[in-house]
Amino acid sequence: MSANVFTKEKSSYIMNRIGIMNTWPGGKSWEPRRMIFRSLAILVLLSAGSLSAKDKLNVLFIISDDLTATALGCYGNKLCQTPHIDRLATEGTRFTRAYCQATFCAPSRASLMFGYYPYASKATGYTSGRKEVGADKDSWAQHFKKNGYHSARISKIFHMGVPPDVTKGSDGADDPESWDEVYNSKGPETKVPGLAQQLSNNPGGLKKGTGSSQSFNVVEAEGDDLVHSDGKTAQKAVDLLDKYKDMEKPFFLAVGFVRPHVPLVAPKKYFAPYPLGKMVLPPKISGDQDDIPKNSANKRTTANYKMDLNQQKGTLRAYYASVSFVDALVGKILTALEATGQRDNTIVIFTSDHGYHLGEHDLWQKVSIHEESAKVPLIICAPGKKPAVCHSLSELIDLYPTVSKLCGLKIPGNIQGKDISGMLDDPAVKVRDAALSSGKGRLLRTEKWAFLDYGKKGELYDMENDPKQYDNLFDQSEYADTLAGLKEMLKEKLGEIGKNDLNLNNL
Ligand SMILES: [Ca+2]
Ligand SMILES: [Ca+2]
Repeated sequence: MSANVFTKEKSSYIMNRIGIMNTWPGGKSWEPRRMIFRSLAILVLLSAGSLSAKDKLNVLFIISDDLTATALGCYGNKLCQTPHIDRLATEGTRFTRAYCQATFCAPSRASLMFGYYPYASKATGYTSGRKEVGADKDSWAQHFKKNGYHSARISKIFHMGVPPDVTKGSDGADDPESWDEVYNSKGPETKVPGLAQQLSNNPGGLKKGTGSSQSFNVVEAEGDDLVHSDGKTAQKAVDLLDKYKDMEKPFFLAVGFVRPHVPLVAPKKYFAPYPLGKMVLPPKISGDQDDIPKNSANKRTTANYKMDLNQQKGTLRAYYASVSFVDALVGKILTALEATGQRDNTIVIFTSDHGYHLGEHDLWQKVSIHEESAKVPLIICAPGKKPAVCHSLSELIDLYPTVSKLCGLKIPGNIQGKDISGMLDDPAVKVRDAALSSGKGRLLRTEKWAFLDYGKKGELYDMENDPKQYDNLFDQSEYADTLAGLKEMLKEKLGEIGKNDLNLNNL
């Protein structure tokens, strides 16, 4: 048996599996003896394990931090330049109604990585979620690791404090059991040379330089991409992809970018396309905040942050620059994936841990459960699937079962997400009647309605007729039946989530 036969058989088998070729080479002229020979060759390869390992699709999971879908070109932004993410969107399935399970970092990440809703696991603090779910549960990455994959993390996948863990190059609330290989990307954050400004809590701009860590601190930095944490993250991903091209095992590579999380620090070239005068803030509707219940919504308002118009536009400009920086790095990684010949056997996922407000309702940042904060960008680009736009409801917690299914791995029985892989074959497929998110309150989002529940108070929006959520219908009597129906639906959903194997059933 020559080496050539092995190589030919192996490559044609793989091409068949990934849908490039549907027939065996020379199909019509096969002789029985040749067929037996080929079958034996395949059996030998299968028993050796090398064929099945190489045949598996790789996973490249890229997650940005605090990135709202509204900032991306492929989600309709006309100002912010994101050509690489936009291109990925045209090559894969772009989800227009994907929701995070919590509108801030740690619980969202714990939920998507361990497959439990924050209500079920109680992983709502600055935790990886491991302590809450227990040692006997497998995270998404760990599930792949246990099933023949090489799993690696670069930078922030589970919770990591930005900027403190970034400036120290420390692990944050990581889950070591999830990975074969980990890298942190230490970066200077606001300590980098450049033009530094504090745009919130700084009336009149009297304070020079940057301020406390969660404010809108901006630095138009000197130097190139590699000065920064995210630049190093992308370079490490490029290096690993080069290394993995010769590896027998398939890989699960998780790449976390920390921008556009504050501080809004990026190389100054990324600020250039965004002069202050070109920035367009969301419409300011008089009295818009009056129907948002007090003590329930985000406290990060324009008024509380004492931002004048130029500071608001400056924040938008710095956020867009940070997003364009991440976009360029996504492009760099995808180019490497292509150049190393792995694009055709790798599932690429791009998303964010939650959304963000950029001045809608004069709200800023996260924690709110309004649309801009609870919705996430989500693109899944899987080999052999046609590009599509999918409007069906989906959740970040669905990634774990979906990617397991796409890679031919068993979906663990304990996890709470749903397999939405059918949406990649037909974007009209629906798996959920509603999506659930949480932050300051909890959000039940159906195709038509957004119900923001704060206990006695709440918000109700008709998302078909009022997609920007200006007119809260919660107290209007003609919507009482609709509201009662949504309350019942939420109760049922929470009841389902309460039935889990964590024995913490007190929602
Ligand atoms: Ca975040
Ligand atoms: Ca309003």
